[in-house]
Amino acid sequence: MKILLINPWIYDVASFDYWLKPLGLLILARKLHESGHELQLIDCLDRYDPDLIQYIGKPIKSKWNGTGKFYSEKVKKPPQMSHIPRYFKRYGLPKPLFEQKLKDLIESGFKPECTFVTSAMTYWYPGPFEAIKTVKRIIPGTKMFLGGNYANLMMGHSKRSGADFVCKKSKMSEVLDFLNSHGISIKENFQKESDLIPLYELYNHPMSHLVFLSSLGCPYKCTYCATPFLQDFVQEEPARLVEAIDRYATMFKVKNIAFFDDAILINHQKHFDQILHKMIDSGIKQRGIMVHIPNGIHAKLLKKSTAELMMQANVKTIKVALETIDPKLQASTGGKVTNEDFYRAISLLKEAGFTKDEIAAFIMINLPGQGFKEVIEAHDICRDLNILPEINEYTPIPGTIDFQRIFGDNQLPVGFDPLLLNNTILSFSWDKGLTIEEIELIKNYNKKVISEIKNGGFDR
Ligand code: B12
Ligand code: SF4
Repeated sequence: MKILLINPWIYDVASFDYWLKPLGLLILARKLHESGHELQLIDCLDRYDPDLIQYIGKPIKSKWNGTGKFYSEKVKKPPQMSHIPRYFKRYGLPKPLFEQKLKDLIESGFKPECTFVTSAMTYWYPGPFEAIKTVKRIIPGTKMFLGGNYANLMMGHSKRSGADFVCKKSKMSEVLDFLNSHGISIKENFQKESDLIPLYELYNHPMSHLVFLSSLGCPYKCTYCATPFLQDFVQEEPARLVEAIDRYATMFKVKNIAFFDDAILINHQKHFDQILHKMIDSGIKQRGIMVHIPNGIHAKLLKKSTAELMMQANVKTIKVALETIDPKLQASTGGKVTNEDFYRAISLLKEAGFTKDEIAAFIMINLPGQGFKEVIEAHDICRDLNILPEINEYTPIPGTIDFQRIFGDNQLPVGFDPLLLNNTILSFSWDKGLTIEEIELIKNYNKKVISEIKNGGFDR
């Protein structure tokens, strides 16, 4: 069967390509490929798409670490956001180019019987909606499937997408069962959960970075997080993963590899340490390849040996998940970290040779029950430790305990559009957390501390 896969645009007030790749869709693509289906991919967020480069008429720039700006266009703000003093933009391929790609596919003889659209953040739903509408217009008759995080977390709302079928399952075995029951045959009896290697062959040009998951899910259960119920905890086999990293890094000439795991350090002796050993043996550093771990690591689980291996494997980005320094809030949200765990992890990383340019601490702001002063103090701790504080604004995620605490239900109140859950603009619509002014003060303080550390800090 011919299946078209689409990673849609991001509609947001701000967005940046922090090593994004549609991993779920690409992992699923491998199963479809192995089941004999013929696939094509349109990735609206592929900054290195040769047609895009030709369209904008200048070479694509990336930072030293492979991240970079998306092409973007201002679009009309939806009425639900009229009270928000920010521009609304569509990030990714220009609309006419997307339409042209669909027409080119048909002309080349690839008329998809089914089209799969993925979705990431709940509040990015206009991207999949627009993609579905456009495909239906240009390729009438193709069966539209919607899946991914938004569809899984907002099952009710995603019925409005225009898709013919919405996949509400996120675990691979259940997704495959869903596809089978909708007439898309899936080869039986092949490893269902733990094959996490994306089908990168769907791209056909050099890129700045590649992303991998060495594991899915997380055994912790934080009250603000959806990961534990979205995925069971599984780990990829280290040798298979490193073989794939090696092969794809060569194929796409990339100098940056990112791991998007939620819980990369679980069972580290048999898992991440082995991956690092194998990457070191494959000469990753000598080949000039840098490794980034942009999802926060568990401070509690970091060992001296892993920190040293990360150094040898040319890891250049490590985020340590601190979130809050209030011991009560740390405990009541799931107990994944204590201040002692955090201090210990930072000193292990520094002893292994990591510098202030490589280590950052994730600090949440606006967690339910979190105060203004506490966030400022967390910044002061980072300044004392000489590591960069990176703020993550809280977003309530449907299905989590904190979402229910906030809204008293697992549904959004009538009139509260999912667009307003966007962490960057939430405080314009949710008045029970920090005020807009407090958040502004924190952001300014964050910039000040970062600038002090970057300009005056010293490594100790
Ligand atoms: C990697 C990741 C990121 C990356 C990149 C995200 C991206 N767009 O690719 C980075 C680090 C940038 C990121 C950032 C953030 N993230 Co994040 N992230 C993840 C994470 C850990 C993994 C996503 C993933 O690859 N999953 C694995 C794949 C296999 O799952 P999947 O995509 O759902 O695919 C499966 C199925 O859905 C299906 N499928 C997929 N597509 C399709 C399509 C069809 C048609 C079908 C049939 C099936 C199908 O196939 C797969 C089978 O297993 C998830 C947690 C999670 N476990 O999902 C959080 C998660 C998505 N992130 C979350 C959050 C909160 C954030 C942040 C807001 C954090 C913060 N406070 O700052 C930021 C902000 C992002 C932004 N505004 O830019 C939340 C969701 C938020 C929301 N409201 O939607 C999640 C769920 C984690 C959580 N904390 O609960 N994130
Ligand atoms: S440790 Fe991280 S990934 Fe695991 S449940 Fe907590 S926030 Fe989510």
